[in-house]
Amino acid sequence: MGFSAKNIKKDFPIFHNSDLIYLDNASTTQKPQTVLDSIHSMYSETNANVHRALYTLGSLATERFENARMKVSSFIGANSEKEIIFTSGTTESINLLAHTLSRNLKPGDEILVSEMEHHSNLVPWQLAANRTGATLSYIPITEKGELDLSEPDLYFKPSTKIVSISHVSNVLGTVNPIKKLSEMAHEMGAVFIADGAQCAPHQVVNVSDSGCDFYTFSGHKMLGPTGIGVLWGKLEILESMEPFMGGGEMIENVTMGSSTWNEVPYKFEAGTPNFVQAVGLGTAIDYLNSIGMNEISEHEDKLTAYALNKLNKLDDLQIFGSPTDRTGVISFNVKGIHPHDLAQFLNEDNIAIRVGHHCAQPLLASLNETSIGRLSFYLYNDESDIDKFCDSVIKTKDYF
Ligand code: 7TS
Repeated sequence: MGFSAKNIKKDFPIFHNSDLIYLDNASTTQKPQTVLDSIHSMYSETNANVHRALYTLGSLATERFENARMKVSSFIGANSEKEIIFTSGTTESINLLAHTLSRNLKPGDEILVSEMEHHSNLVPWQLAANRTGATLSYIPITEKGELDLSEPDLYFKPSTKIVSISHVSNVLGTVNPIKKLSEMAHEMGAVFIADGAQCAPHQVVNVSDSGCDFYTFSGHKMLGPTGIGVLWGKLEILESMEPFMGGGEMIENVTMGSSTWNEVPYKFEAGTPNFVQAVGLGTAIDYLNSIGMNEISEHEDKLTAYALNKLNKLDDLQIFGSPTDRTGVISFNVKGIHPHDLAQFLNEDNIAIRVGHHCAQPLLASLNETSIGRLSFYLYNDESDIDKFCDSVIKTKDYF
């Protein structure tokens, strides 16, 4: 049977007996029954701390946790499951990198980001720059909402040591050319990090072919639980890095004076990991694979084209950005209606969208806006969701 968003929706309890139109998937996604079941079964059948218990229950929990790591590894085309570090989410993954990679930075060195970054891929670098005296630079964006790479020499310089750019913008849906960006970074001898929070849930990602040194994403944005995320890194770089947090499990040997480190990835997983959530993420990946990532991205492309066409016909609705390569994230404003008022009116019709600065204040400043509306799609959305959204916008406009 072909792709059917309507059938997919049946797998998600939150949509049962409900007319909820959920269009805020860039914030977080809904969970299929299989993911809820796997969390329940971890706690009710195989709950014991991982990597330490010698009894059967502990081995079963460890096996399920490590099996989830293998699922993540093959989902993103990593060369080895050792390259998969479980974190609490993209934010922690980037903070880990900002701490460990900035250790050798000094005044005169540069960290390069872009004007379209989520605060999670900006503020950790500001902190690192403040700590080390390095300079934080950024690639500006064009009218279309793409990175302005017309004069790359302005940004990619011999002093550039770290480049960290979003694979997909959480506001404009722009897909950034990470392969090209990583080549430009490597030419300068810099490491390249892609923030994949808005890409890995929606498209096939192959980190080994991507040119990146590091790739980050969050489980909750791809049908998985909250509190689990991933940092992928090239094995040889991970092995050369100092740990981020200290604690249990990340050590090899500890004396009162000093410690040596466990092997990768455990060196970066201090304390009891979110192993239940990791297993839930593994189940989410099984679910996505059962539908097919290519089918999901094709569906979202069609939905985005349909939405852009319909929104462009609405009077007084302005869409921000028109990137050539884009995903199902569309930001907009309706003239004469404050986005917060619009969100409240949509809520009356049980339509959930996000409005605000989307944790990307510098990007909004470049658009001369402080608050905008955003639609973001996933596999369970269909054309009828967009139709209902448009009808509700028209109704709201009539009221105002
Ligand atoms: N990077 C990007 C590109 C994001 O969109 C987000 C979250 C993050 C990093 C941080 O992810 P977290 O899971 O650690 O919070 N983006 C959004 C959003 O657009 N609306 O709510 C969260």
